[in-house]
Amino acid sequence: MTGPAREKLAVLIVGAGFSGLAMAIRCRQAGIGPLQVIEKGDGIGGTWHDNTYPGAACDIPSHLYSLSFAPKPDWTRMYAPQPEILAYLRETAERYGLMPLIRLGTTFTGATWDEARALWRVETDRGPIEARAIVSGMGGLHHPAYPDIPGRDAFAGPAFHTATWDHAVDLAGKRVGIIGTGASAIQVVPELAKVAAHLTLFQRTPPWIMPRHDHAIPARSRARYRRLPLVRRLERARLFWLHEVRALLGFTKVSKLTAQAEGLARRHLAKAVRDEALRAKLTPPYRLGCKRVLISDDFYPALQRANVSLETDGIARITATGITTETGHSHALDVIVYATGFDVTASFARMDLVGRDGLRLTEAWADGMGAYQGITVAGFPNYFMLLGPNTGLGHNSVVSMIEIQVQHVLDCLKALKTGDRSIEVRPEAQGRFLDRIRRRLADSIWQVGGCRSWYLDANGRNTSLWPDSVMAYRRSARRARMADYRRG
Ligand code: N01
Repeated sequence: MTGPAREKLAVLIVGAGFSGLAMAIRCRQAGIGPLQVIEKGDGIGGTWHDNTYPGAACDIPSHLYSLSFAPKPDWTRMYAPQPEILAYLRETAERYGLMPLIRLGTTFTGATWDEARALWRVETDRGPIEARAIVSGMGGLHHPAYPDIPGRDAFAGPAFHTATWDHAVDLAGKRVGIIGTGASAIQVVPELAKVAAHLTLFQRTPPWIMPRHDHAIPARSRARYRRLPLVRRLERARLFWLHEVRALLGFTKVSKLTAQAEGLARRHLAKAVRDEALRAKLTPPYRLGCKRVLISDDFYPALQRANVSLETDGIARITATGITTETGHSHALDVIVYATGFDVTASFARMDLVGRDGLRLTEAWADGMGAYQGITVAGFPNYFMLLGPNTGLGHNSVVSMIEIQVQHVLDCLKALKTGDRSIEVRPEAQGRFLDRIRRRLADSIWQVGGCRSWYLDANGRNTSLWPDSVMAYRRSARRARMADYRRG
């Protein structure tokens, strides 16, 4: 291997999505280097590079779903569409001079801690790299999950996942089947309904859906945000607190307010869907908040188009020509779209990380994933995760979580910069943190809300979400408490 791969890096950042880019910017500003970002995709942007399905957009307002230190005053819509978010990330990477640091098409396959040299020996599909520290910006939503349905490979027509959209397939005039009713599905269904000859949506569990109220941001507001940064900052703060309040109002626990929010969502459904039988099929049989609460104004109307049908019988098998339900009904299809989400556990566990004394991350996590502040794991010095276990959010912008984590990691990297060879969380600090999280999760909406979601692992434990407000996470994680770390 030639070039930078031979160089011993101060920091290797894995992933050029929101978190990896934020980390790289902050490292550069703090004078931490040499630095490199590797990215498995052929472009930067992470989730916003991968998810290009029709209708892909953010369900958190744009002014909140962006980096506080890299503002964009001219977002065109309340909820930015995917191309605009991707363009924002590209512009940000350019503006902060990150492009020369990023190696695209390079997949991180594993790393081994070299105790004697106090560095990570990293394996990639493009050769080895050595780095004092690794920051994972991989997140948990990048391994598409396909359902284990008999005959899945038998289908003769095109079949693809929302996260790996095949734009070469023209869906106009086709009979399309789409499996899943999560955040991705409800965005893509209205778009496909406009072009498909017939669209059949296979629903296993109906989602709770709130009104979205998306709208264009008027040119005069954009001009004002550009001219008066304080006004833009106030708008961001308003949006932050509007969402933050949800954490207290029943998005984490079942409360009286859960019932009120359910009332609001039921009225949204009743207003949009007059047909009682259809409404019954679309009414969730679990508490609001147990799965991600979705927002949409066009999903229910799309389902009532003449060329769209909702199938709620379970799928028995996939055949060469379509999908057969458990009640024996066969749907003839030309194309199948899997809107079936991501394999979160695999995203974290698949990488072959070997820490101190040969400890593998998969062994450390044999009983489930867990990390101190969602960022560091005992036995894995100088290894940091952004959007690691228990730091996802259901109620507010994950970009806020990323920024808190970046600050925490920066504290640790500064310790390495000023002479420490290694920094590793103390097992007792990690244990205390995880106990605190588990206590809080025990009666959370995700555990007791009567649903099964991707938030829960194989043991039924929530290892995905932060069970409190963003402000609580900020208090907990923003500064790295050096007493909780062992420095070598
Ligand atoms: O995936 P999901 P997603 N037979 O796991 C169904 C983020 N995101 O890609 O509910 C039939 O939510 C499954 O059914 P059930 C966001 O964090 C953000 O939509 O398990 N159906 C479910 O309906 C989100 O939470 C944005 O019964 C099967 C669906 O597939 C995360 O990504 C936009 C099945 C999977 O839903 C994932 O969302 C999009 C089977 N065998 C996504 N197996 C923003 O706007 C699975 N399903 C920011």
